[in-house]
Amino acid sequence: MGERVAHVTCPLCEATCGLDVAIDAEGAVGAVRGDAADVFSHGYICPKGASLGALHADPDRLRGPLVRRDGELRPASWDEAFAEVERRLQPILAEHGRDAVAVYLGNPSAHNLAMLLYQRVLVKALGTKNVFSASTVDQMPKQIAAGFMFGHALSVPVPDLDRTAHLLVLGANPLVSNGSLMTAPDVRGRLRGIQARGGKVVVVDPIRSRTAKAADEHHFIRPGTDALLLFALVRVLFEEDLVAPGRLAGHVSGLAEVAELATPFTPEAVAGPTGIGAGEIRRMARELAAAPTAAVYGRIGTTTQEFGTLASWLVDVLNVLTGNLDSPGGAMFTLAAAGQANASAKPGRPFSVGRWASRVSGHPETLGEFPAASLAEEIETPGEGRVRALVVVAGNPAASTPNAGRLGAALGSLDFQLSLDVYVNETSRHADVILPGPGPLERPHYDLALYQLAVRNVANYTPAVLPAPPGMPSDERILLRLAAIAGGQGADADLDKLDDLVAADVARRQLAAAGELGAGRSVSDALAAVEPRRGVPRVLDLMLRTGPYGDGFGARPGGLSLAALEDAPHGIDLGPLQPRLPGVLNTPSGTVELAPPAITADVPRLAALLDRAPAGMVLIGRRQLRSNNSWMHNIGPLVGGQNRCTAQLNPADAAELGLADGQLVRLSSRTGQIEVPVELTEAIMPGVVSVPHGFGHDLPGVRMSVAAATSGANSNLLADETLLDPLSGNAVLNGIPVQLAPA
Ligand SMILES: Nc1nc2c(c(=O)[nH]1)N[C@H]1C(S)=C(S)[C@@H](COP(=O)(O)OP(=O)(O)OC[C@H]3O[C@@H](n4cnc5c(=O)[nH]c(N)nc54)[C@H](O)[C@@H]3O)O[C@H]1N2
Ligand SMILES: Nc1nc2c(c(=O)[nH]1)N[C@H]1C(S)=C(S)[C@@H](COP(=O)(O)OP(=O)(O)OC[C@H]3O[C@@H](n4cnc5c(=O)[nH]c(N)nc54)[C@H](O)[C@@H]3O)O[C@H]1N2
Ligand code: SF4
Ligand SMILES: [Mo]
Repeated sequence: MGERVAHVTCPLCEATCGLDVAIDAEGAVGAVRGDAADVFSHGYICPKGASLGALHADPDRLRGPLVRRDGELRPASWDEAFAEVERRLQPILAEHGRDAVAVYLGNPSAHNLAMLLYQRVLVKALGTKNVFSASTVDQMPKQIAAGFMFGHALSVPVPDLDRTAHLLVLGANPLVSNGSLMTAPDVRGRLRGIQARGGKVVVVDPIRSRTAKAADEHHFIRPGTDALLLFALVRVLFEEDLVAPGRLAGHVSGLAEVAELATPFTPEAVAGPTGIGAGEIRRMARELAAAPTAAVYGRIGTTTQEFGTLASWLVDVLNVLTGNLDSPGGAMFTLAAAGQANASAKPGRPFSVGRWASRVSGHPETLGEFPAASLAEEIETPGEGRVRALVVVAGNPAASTPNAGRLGAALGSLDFQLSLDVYVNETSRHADVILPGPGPLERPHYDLALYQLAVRNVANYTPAVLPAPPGMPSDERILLRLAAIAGGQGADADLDKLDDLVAADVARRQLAAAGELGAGRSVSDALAAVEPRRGVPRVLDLMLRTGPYGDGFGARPGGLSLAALEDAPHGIDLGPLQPRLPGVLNTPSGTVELAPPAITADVPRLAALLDRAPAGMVLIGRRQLRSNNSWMHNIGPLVGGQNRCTAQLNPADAAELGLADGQLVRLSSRTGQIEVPVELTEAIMPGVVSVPHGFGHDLPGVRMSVAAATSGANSNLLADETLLDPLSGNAVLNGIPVQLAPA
């Protein structure tokens, strides 16, 4: 093969940019550029995408398994590694039962097609209630709010960025994060579009972030008080007769309850706790109501905090009250080409939580998971059902979850840990077996999860660009083999047969969900139609062809199939978002439930915040452009420069604390302490200190030479694992009380 340029969808964040990757005759990766012909990203690229080649070439990235022998992680063959998993896992399952093995699913597993499609096979085979994931340090509150309001935890409305006239952003910095629960390459360009159309962007954030600077208006807010602000906006709408659900009126219930609940939250009452003046709040509400179209959007700052579910709920209450839910230019429901969980013709039972509870603290299950913040106690606390083994799938909980110090120690006490990971890092250094997988350029990709939250309906498939290292199985074969071990069939089970079962299961579910399109077609018809595909491409083809735009195996000529996507390397645009009410709803009442009892029961806790004495200094996080949670600090071109682990502090606070720019400050909380340099900036509100998460790689046993040499500390040593949003079990990672002193 000579030199070539491959078109790939970047899997590193939620924006799904199309990239042009130059590959030379030897298979070395050259320049990576934005693909100008990509139907969604139109050439946009960020520094992380541009470093895909450096990630591919990183000598510290694992290309083969490691197995612990005589206390040390040593290279092993794939067969040896799987045999070791079987040897260690089976006795634990046999002696202590299914719940003795916990699983933690990390963020990159949502960016990996094989994991999205096959990881549930492993989780099912493990049969454990002890399922944890990065969702409970992230977006779980939004999913719980969506579940109760709309009937499905994946019915998360996304702002219709390209048509809206007014965008109110709370706790998100998409110019740096590139967007979340809002798949949208080039957010900056799309925000400029709003402004060019004469619209307005308003940002609410304790930091004047990059997004805030690009916006028309910015308000500082005290961390953790967004629900108060949102309730006050709701109250003003009722008080001033601005509630206008429009065509939604017939599809909404609970309006009167919301009006009643909002009563105590006057702009005057919330002004003190939020730090936003009553007059400003009234103006914000009026402008939101007056805008021809508007969308309210909240992200990490509104979910990883004390009132995460209430804030997430109120965001969409506002979208309904202003008539902007499900309306062009408002907050809309995407309809993706494959896997759209809320598009089934046969909706399941209405949403619920708490079907079972965690062993130690009795945390209610949410989406079949327990809070990641409670993993340590499940490992530490003796008794029947104690977690003795852990399977980590593309996650780094020892870095990413609260009280990381406690969890790190707990991991060290496990009888067995298996990490599916591409680095030896804070978490996998504790593993007994590490199984890496193909890198982003070595596996096929289709953004099954994130296209369900896109601001346009799009589909784009990327075949593997380069071969995986010799002997390395695909991620789906790794997961199937582990499922076979967990299920008792053994490491030598016939994986082809297992894969056939997975495909048949998908075909059955897809046909049932497809309604008319699936009618009269049998599972074997469907499987025959996708011959000779196997593994990930087979499952994806089944999903696409029975999906909302699918060809129905010929029933709808011209419809989507994997072959159609293979013929369109720059993607297929399926058009702007379309209204989906009432079809998308799956609530008991069949309406948008504005006042679900499970959520409104938490309002008194919020009301108590009105009278709470202000905390001293509180800690929040921040993201940096050339960073990706805890795992890309080993990529030379991404570290250093502005990507520094500093404590951003307002000069007024610094003066009071006797701290100068660049000086080391010791931050301490109930759970731990860290020392990082101070960075003085007027862009952060007084009383708040910001430290980015994902640093602190210089721990014994970590094998990331670049990352280990970068300075920085893990901010999650300070995050308190006992502080949770009770409805969702989500960790509080913003608004943590901390003390500051010169180090
Ligand atoms: N204080 C604070 N903490 C936070 C946050 C915050 O804002 N503040 N944010 C939270 C959020 S939103 C999230 S999503 C979580 C993330 O939490 P996690 O998902 O636990 O952590 P990541 O840092 O994403 O680590 C991902 C792991 O996957 C591995 N990996 C990457 N690619 C692959 C792959 O292709 N295959 C395999 N097998 N492994 C791979 C990496 O080496 C790394 O070990 O962190 C949370 N933690
Ligand atoms: N470059 C880069 N991009 C990323 C990631 C990364 O690590 N680096 N991580 C990815 C992941 S996993 C996710 S989930 C997304 C997250 O995407 P975003 O939600 O956009 O994440 P952040 O950039 O952390 O923005 C959160 C903002 O909330 C503010 N904030 C903190 N506390 C509060 C509060 O109480 N109220 C309000 N109103 N604001 C508050 C912070 O100051 C910050 O500006 O980003 C993704 N993209
Ligand atoms: S914005 Fe996200 S998807 Fe786009 S190039 Fe950067 S990391 Fe990749
Ligand atoms: Mo995340």
